[in-house]
Amino acid sequence: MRSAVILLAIPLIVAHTQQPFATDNGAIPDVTSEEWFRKYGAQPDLGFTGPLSFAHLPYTKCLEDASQPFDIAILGFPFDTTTSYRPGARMGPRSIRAARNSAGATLAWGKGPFDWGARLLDCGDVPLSQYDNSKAIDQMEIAYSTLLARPVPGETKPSTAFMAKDGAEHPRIVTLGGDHTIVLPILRSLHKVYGQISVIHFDAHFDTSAVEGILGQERISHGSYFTIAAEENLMTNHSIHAGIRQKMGGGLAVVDHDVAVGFQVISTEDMDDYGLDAVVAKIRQRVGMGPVYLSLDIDTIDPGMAPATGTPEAGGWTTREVKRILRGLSGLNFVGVDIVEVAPAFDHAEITSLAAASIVNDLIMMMQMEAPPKPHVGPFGL
Ligand SMILES: [Mn+2]
Repeated sequence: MRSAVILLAIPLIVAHTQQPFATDNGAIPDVTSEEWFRKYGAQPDLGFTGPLSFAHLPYTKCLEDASQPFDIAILGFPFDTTTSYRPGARMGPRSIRAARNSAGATLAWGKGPFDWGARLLDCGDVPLSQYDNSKAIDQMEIAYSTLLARPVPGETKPSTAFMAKDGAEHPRIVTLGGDHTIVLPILRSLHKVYGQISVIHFDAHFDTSAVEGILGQERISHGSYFTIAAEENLMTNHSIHAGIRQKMGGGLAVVDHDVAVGFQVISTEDMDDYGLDAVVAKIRQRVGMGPVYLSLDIDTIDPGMAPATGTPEAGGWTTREVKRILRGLSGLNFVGVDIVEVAPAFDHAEITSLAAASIVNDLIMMMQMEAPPKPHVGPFGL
């Protein structure tokens, strides 16, 4: 009996719900877009809505479309098939873009990443082979070189032209990885423009594994790409790691090999023993004022603050410490930067992607500032 009543009521419910949408003559009422614009006007996308580009930057597939010049480009390398532990960093570029809370001035920097007059553009992701690593690495090198050869719309600040072999300004690229192997094709590409480059390498791991006895494509992994880069003489012998704390299967011989590749080591615990200012000073002194490439593995940060990564190591730096070091490196001659190894499938509440997106803001600031910002006195003084 009860079900019969419900069945009888259905046509009445349908008739009632249709009623507000129909006029007397059955036409649909004329609610046009004018009403929205009359009442609310044109509105920008919200921080968490709209097409996926970093911080709502204009988005262009730059490889195919050279019509939009840029001083600084965001570029995704969605590649993770040379990982040793957890794969998934191919989704990193997407998750870092999606984790945009608004980019803007902060008390720490005193400015925002877009307050310098540079043309910033999100150049999208490079469509890389998911199956053939040698092909993907070649694709990355060609793509990076293509963008590096584009004319810049203005004069990049600070100028990098004095370091380039052709004496011209070249755009600078913020690459979103990807596993750490993406640095090899980037260094190959940069070397053609700038010659040998010093590397500031933030990582829990050396990434200078010996490859003796390993043949073919297997030599190149996210643990060995710096060894390959040194074989090819892409780097100076005054590069530096920051944040190292890996367990060494090969014992301390690992460090000897690392030194031969060209690195000096700042360990995670050096932060406790010598302090942040000393860490900054050591990095600056080591790389000097030649061309510098900065590569930041998100696993530098403690897994409690950045769990979504390929090879997590407990006991890392805080996000705030890393951000402060980056501020302190402003004014070096950066020819490119990246952030890698964000594997969002292992994330919780976007904690890793949010840290990475925030660091990308810092990287964009760091590249443009002539010197570290002065410590900011807050609105209430100190
Ligand atoms: Mn790494």
